[in-house]
Amino acid sequence: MLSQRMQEALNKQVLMEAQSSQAYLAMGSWADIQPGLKGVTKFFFKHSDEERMHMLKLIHYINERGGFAIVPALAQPVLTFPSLKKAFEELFAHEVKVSEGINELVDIALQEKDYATHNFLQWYVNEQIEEERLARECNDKLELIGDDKSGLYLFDRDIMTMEQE
Ligand code: OFO
Repeated sequence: MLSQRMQEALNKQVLMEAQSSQAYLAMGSWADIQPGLKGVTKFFFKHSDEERMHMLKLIHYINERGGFAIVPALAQPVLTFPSLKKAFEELFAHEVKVSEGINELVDIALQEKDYATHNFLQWYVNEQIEEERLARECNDKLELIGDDKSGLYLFDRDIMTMEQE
């Protein structure tokens, strides 16, 4: 059984994952109407789906452990971006915040001596290592590319394979 404190903290993370899904969905829609960003568009939409999966995993866990998962209201995310670089900077900042949220949850699980939740959270800890790596790599590449159109072309072409590296 989840403690009240643990349950509230997990529900806060449900909100954060839902917000991430929504934010990346908006990035996908924005990229979709930019010329030549087919790969990036696919990347954002796929990440939005993944965040929804992270949210669902939490929802199932909370309910399974005798709590009640709250489906949150969502604010409208940022809809447009001055550049692809800016969108990826935002994505990276978002992932860092998510990681902080997960770390806080791990901390609470230990304080509450909730080892089952601690164990459950390890999946997210590992996932965030990968997510941050990928976001940082995208930012570094875009920094190098600057306004170089052929660089952007290659970035868009290769982004879906960067995930498996
Ligand atoms: Fe679920 O936050 Fe990204 O991964």
